[in-house]
Amino acid sequence: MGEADSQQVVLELAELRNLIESHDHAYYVLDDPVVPDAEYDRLMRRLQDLEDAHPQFITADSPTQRVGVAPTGELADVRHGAPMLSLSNALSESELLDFDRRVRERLESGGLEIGEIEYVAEPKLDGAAVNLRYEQGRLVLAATRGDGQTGEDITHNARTIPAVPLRLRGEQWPEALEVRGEVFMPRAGFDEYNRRALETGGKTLVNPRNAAAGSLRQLDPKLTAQRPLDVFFYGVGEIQGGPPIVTHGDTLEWLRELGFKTCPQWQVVTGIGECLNYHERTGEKRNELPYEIDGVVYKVNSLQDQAILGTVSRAPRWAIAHKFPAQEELTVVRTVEFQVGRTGALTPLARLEPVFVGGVTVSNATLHNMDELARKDVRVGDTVIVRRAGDVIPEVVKVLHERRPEETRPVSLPESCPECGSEVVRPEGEAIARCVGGLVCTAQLREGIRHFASRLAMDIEGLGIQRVEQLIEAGMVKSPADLFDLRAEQLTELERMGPKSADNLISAIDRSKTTTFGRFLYALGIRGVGEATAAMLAAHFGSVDELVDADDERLQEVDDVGPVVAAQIRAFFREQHNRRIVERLLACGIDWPQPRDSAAGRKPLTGKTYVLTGKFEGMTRQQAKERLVESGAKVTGSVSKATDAVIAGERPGSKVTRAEKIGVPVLDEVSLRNLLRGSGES
Ligand code: I6G
Repeated sequence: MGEADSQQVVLELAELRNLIESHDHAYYVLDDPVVPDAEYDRLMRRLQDLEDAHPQFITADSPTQRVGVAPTGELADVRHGAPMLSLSNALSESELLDFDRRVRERLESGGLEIGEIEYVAEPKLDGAAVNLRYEQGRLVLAATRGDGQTGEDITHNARTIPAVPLRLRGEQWPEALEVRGEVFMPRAGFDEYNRRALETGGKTLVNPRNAAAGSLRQLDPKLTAQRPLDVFFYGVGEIQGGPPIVTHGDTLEWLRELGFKTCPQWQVVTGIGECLNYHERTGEKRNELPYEIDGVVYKVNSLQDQAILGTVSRAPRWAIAHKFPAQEELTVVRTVEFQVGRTGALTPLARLEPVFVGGVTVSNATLHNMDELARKDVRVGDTVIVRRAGDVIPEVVKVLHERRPEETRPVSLPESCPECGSEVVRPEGEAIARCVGGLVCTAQLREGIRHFASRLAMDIEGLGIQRVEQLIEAGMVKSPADLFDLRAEQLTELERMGPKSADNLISAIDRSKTTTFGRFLYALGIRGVGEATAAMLAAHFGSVDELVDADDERLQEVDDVGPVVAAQIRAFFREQHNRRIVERLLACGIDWPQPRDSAAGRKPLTGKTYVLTGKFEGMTRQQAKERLVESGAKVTGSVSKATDAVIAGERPGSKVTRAEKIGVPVLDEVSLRNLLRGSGES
C-alpha cells in the first residue's frame, strides 16, 4: 500500500471516528440523537472494516476500542492527582441550617458582611464515585474513590460506559484534568437485568448502587459492557492548565463543553430557603426520576469562598449532602408465610418487625419465589436489609449472616396449600411452586375474581377485595360467571350492603358487559397474558372462536407471544371448565363492538406505533390505547425513531419534547379521532 493510500485511510479513519464520537455525544450525553440508528450502524461498520483491514492504524481512543482486554490478576492501586473528598451529611433541616450558619460565620470572620449564600444544588445519585484522568485530552486512567488518596484502577471498565468520553471535545484542553462523577445504573436497566436474571436462574443484583460499584470492579470489561451503566460528572480534581473559572456552576458548564454529561437537574439556589425548597421539590420527584438518588448536594458556588472554607477531615466545608429518608433499613424476620396468587403461585412473604423505611412503616416484604428464598437463605429470626424504593413492594435484599441467632432452620416449601390444603407442586427446574386447587382454592378464586373485576379488565366499579371475599364466603360466587347471576335482593343479605349499594353493584356488573375483546381476554387471567398481550391477541384474532382454535404457530404470529405464552393460552382453552366459564360469560351478554377491518382485510393501523401522553377529553388514555390496538396499532411507552407519532392530550409530559427533538410527529386528540374513524371507530 502506497503512502498516498495510507494517508487516505488515516484521513477516513479520523473522519469516521470524529463523526461517531459526535453522534455518541449527541445520543449519550445530550440525550438528543441526530442520526437514525441505521446510519450510525453503517458508520460503525465502515470503521470496524477499515480497522480490520489496517490494524496498524487502530488508536486506543477509537470508538471500536471501548471493550479492551482484562487486566491480569487484581485491580491495581492508583493514587489520585488530588484527594477525592467525602461529603458530610445533613439528616435533618436543622443540620442543614447549622451547615449554612457555619459557612456564613467562617466567611464573615474576615470582617466582611455576608448576605445569603449562593449554592449549586443537584441530586445526589446513589452510585459509585469515579475519578477520570485525561492527559492531552485523552482518557488515561479511571479509578474508584478508594480511601480518597488511592483508588483501584478501573480504566478498562470505565471505557465501556458510553457516556465516558475517550477524548475531550473542543481543542483547548488542560494538560492534565481529573474529573469526578458518579457512575450509576438507571432503574429501568436494573429492573430489566434482574427480571432476566430471575427468569434464567442467574444471580440478581442487590440494588442499583451495588450494581454500579460491582460492575466497575469486574475484571472482565466484557461483563461490564453488558451492564447498563451511566454517569453524571459533578466536579474536578487535579487540573494543569485550563481556563480561569470563578464559580462551581461555571465548572459544570465547562465540563459539559468538554463532553461530560452533567446532571440536568443542577441549579443555582440562593439562601437556605431555596435550598430547602429544592430539597422538597426533588424529594417529590424522587420516584419519577429514571435513577435512584439518596439526597441532594449543595455546594458554595464561589470557588474563592470554597478556598476560604477549605476542608476538614477529608470533607469539604463548602459542600453537604442533605439526605432523604433511607430506602434500606435493618429489621428482623418474625415469620415467613406463603401467599397464594391468582394462578396458584405460592409467594414467600417475610413478616417483619415493623420498620420505617422509604417514608413508610413496612412490616411485610416479598421474597419472590423459592429460588430467591433459597439463594438469600432468609430464616425466621434473621436480621435482614429491607428495601422500599418508589412504589414497588418492599423486598428483603440481604441477610446479615453474622447476626443470625443459633438454631435457625431453612424455610421449606409447604406440602399443602396454606389456603385450601390442596397439593403444592413445583415442577423440576421451575422457581415457582403452585397450589393445584384451581377455583376450589379460595385464594385463587378470590384473586381471580378480583383480577376479573379490576380496572384494566372488566372494570366492575365497587367490587373490591372485601366485597369479593364476602361473596365467596357467602357461597354466592364460585366462578367469575356467577357474578352475572347475582340479584340485588340476594346481595342485601350481605353485611354492610343496603338496597342502594346492592343496586349500584348490580348496575356496575351490568355495565361491564359492554367491553372490548382485549379487556375480556385479559380478565380471564390466562398465565402470561398481560393487558398488552391480550389487546394484541384481540386485534389479531378478532373473536373467541378464532383464538380457541388457534395452534401454536398462529398464536406466535402475535408480536408478544412466544412459545411459552402460546402453550399457556392453549393449555387454558384445553381445560373444559375454562371453556365452560367462557361460554357462560358470553351467554350472559358480555359483548364488544367489532372494529371494522379495511378492505384489504388488515386492521387499518397495522404496522403503526404510537405513544400516548397527556389527558384526553373524550376518553381515558387507556381507552385510546385499546382502540388503537384494536385497529392493529402498537402503543408503546417511550418515544424512539420507530414511533410513527406521539398523540398528545392536555398537559402532555416530556414525550412531546423528545418527539420534537428526534423529529417524530406530534398529533392532537382530533387527529386521534380521525385515525380511529379511519379505522372504523367513532
Ligand atoms: O460523592 C459525591 C456525590 C455527589 C460527592 C459530590 C457530589 O456532588 C454532586 N461532590 C463532592 C464535592 C464530593 N462528593 C466530595
